[in-house]
Amino acid sequence: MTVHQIPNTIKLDSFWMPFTANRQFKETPRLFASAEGMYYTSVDGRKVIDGSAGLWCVNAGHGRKQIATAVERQLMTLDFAPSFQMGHPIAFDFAERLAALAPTGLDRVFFTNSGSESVDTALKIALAYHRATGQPTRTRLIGRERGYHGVGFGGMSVGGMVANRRAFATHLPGVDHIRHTYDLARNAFSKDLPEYGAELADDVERLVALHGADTIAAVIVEPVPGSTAVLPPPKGYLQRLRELCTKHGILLIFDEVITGFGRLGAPFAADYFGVTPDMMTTAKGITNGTVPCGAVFASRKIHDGLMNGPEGTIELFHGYTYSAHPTACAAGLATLDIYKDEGLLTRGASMAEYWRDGLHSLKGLPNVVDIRNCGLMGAVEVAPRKDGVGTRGYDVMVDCFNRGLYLRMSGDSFALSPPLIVEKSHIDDIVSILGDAIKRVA
Ligand code: PXG
Ligand code: PLP
Repeated sequence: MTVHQIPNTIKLDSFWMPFTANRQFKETPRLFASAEGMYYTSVDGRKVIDGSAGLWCVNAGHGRKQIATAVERQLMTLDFAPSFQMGHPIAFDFAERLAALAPTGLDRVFFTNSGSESVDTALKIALAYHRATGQPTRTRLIGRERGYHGVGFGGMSVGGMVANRRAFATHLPGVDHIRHTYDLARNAFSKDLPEYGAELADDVERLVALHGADTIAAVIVEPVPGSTAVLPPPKGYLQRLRELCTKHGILLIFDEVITGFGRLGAPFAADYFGVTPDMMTTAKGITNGTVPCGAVFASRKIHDGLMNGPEGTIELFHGYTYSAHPTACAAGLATLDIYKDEGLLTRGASMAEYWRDGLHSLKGLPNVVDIRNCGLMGAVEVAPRKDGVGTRGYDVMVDCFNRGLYLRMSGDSFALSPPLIVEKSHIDDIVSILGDAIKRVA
């Protein structure tokens, strides 16, 4: 096995790493030094193909000069400007460009700095909207089991990844969850959307019966859950969820932090599935992962519902110091230019079949219990070892890294989401390195 040459000048103690087994990592660190196009270069000089677009965010590939130039220019022109009671033109330009790209009707844009902030913002907008429009009893927030909505108290509470919740014991009150759609017994090795499970959306009815629709503000789901290792929705599921939310006056929020900006081969999952939510939360690909940025897209109904009160009233008591940060807006505009010029927001559609067939070619390898795909998202799941969940997954992940593939693991699943510039030869490499690792580690 390759031994990594970590320069011994790097001290690893002070950086408390996020979502990382810190002690394990610091024993055998994995460090990237640079990146270009589809590849990272590790500190010991090996090329490592980026199977996960960083953390699902580098949709146009690494090292895009156009973005760097725009950011540099912006920093030298207007490095920071407040967006509280003041403004700067590029923020309005960026919002207009995003609105033009959004699914019909979702053309009011609130800026944040991350997916977690987008989620908490959308949940707060939902609460404020109902209060402002005469339904103040609608305070309950509904998430879904296995969902990931970031790490703020709101997002953690509506989230449904057990480990992320249990460690902190206390959550927002008045939150409930509908059932997840993960069902290997019926749906293992489904290609694209699974056949079975649309009826799971009816779980909204269970919560309506339990709590009363007039207590429920919003339902938030990822159209395709990502962090829980890519769970494409059963056919018809999202349509049904939309119908039920509409029927009960509940706002539907799609958390598109991963699925937004071309991941499925359409600009947003809302476009891909033909289902329009009331709000969409985004981040990550909005700036190609270069400068932290997020945005909540809200319908006119929600936005206009809040534009009331006497002249001079602040309509929403919410915002971040860095909402619409000039460098984020500059990075975002340059990113949207690249997406447009290179057709990246729809390119995934032309690669999706090759991607699907590549991943599903791993069926039959030792311990592989499921393979899932949707657009340019995909996952391969192996059975856990007897000694516990995640150890086989970890060993496969490390083996991949040592042989030139970076991917994300979630328990014993490997989640893949390559930059949208991916070519067939890259897909071949990703599939073959992962397949070899599974064989070796099994
Ligand atoms: N919602 C969704 C659907 C996400 O996927 C967030 C909110 C939070 O975004 P921020 O920017 O606050 O991290 C996310 C983030 C992984 C992985 O590999 C997934 C995320 C982040 C880091 C790693 O599963 N998703
Ligand atoms: N904490 C303190 C003491 C602050 O003054 C502020 C912002 O002014 C915040 C937190 C919030 O920071 P941000 O706006 O970057 O989210």
